[in-house]
Amino acid sequence: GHDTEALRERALATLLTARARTTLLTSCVEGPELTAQHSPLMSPLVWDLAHIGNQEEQWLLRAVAGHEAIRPEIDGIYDAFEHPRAERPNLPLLPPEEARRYAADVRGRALDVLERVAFEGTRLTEAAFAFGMIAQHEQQHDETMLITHQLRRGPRALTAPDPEPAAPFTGPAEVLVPGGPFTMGTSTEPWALDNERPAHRREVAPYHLDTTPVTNAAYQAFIEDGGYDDPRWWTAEGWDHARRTGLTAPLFWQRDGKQWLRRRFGVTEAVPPDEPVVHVCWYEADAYARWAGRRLPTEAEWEKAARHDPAGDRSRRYPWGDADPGPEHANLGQRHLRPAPAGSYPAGESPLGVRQLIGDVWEWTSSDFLPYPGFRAYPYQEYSAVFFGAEHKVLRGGAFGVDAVACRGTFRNWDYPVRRQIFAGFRTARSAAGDA
Ligand code: AVJ
Ligand code: FE
Repeated sequence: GHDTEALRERALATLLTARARTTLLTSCVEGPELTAQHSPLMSPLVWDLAHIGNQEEQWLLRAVAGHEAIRPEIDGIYDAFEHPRAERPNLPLLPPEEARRYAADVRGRALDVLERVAFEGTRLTEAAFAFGMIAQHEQQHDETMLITHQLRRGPRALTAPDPEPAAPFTGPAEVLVPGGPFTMGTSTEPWALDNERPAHRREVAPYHLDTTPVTNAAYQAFIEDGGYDDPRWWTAEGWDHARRTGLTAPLFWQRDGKQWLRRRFGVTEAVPPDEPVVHVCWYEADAYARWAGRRLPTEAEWEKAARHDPAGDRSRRYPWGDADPGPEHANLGQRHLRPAPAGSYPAGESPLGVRQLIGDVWEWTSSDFLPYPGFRAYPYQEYSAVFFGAEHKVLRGGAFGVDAVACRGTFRNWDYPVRRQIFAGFRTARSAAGDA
């Protein structure tokens, strides 16, 4: 029927978009650069490439379509739990040409399955979800590979146009989000991952939230004010970490006399004052907020600002409504290789006037990564469940390097509070007057 064809087309389109991006990220550098480890924090690019194919083989071909394993002997090599990133260059990885052929072989079979699968009844949800999950997984590794490209030394390999210049933002610095319950998470978004489910009511006290992400200029004021040398702004753990690792500025920044330069995808440039700050860890974001007399928003506060429609007491898919993200709404999908200036994307603002909640930079929240009430691991414990706990902080909203298929008002990312290579920035909040 009509639904089946629409699902098939959407799955096909998202798989093709993901593979085009994977191909770009793994063909813009020479072979030796694919097998090299550019940072102990990351895998060689050729590991990500074959891992994408291997997960697709396991989740789609074997689990959903019941196929025999094509190359069972390589499963272990591409198991992220068996081998931490630092170890991956020493594994007997498929060489670039073989990795490409393997991923293409798997994809060919997946597209055959897609042509034949009947998206009906229970199978509709399950099979359609499997394709959505595979496309999201590939896109997440594409973002990981983009991070590897940013860490890589050497001349520029990737190019993209800058965001369109936007009218300077003249709105207020913060908005008041009234207190009261809202619906957090989702039970209906077809491609939402297990950790975004189920929808549930959350009570949120009134708070003020920054209308835009914190800019480089604002962050520089924290630096110039001695923020990195003042333990008052840091948690004990953050202070200890900053001392031990010698933090003085965001990753990729270097001082040049009075000004700051940064390295971005192989090019050194002046730090643009009006762009959201990026490549700061949770401890830095948290310290900045305290210095500014504010705090990081909780995850629930972030989601209420992004989804709650005060007019209808309904949670929407995105700040602008229920429509899928377009280029007018948000800076997503590696269309640009940088965030857009703070205050860009008026068409993407929330009903209360909050901008850039989706796209540009991931936003650190104060919250630990925990399951929602009623959480059920699906399809694997290893997707989210094994990461729940206080050692991971939640990030929201996606970044310029995130594809729309892996970005929603409900989407939850998580990482260690020390991580700086990810495309993460933040915005700040404060509790409304009279509220503890
Ligand atoms: C959700 C980004 C934390 O990269 O570790 C990729 C996504 N899971 N393969 C990660 C993921 C399995 C995950 N993050
Ligand atoms: Fe993975």
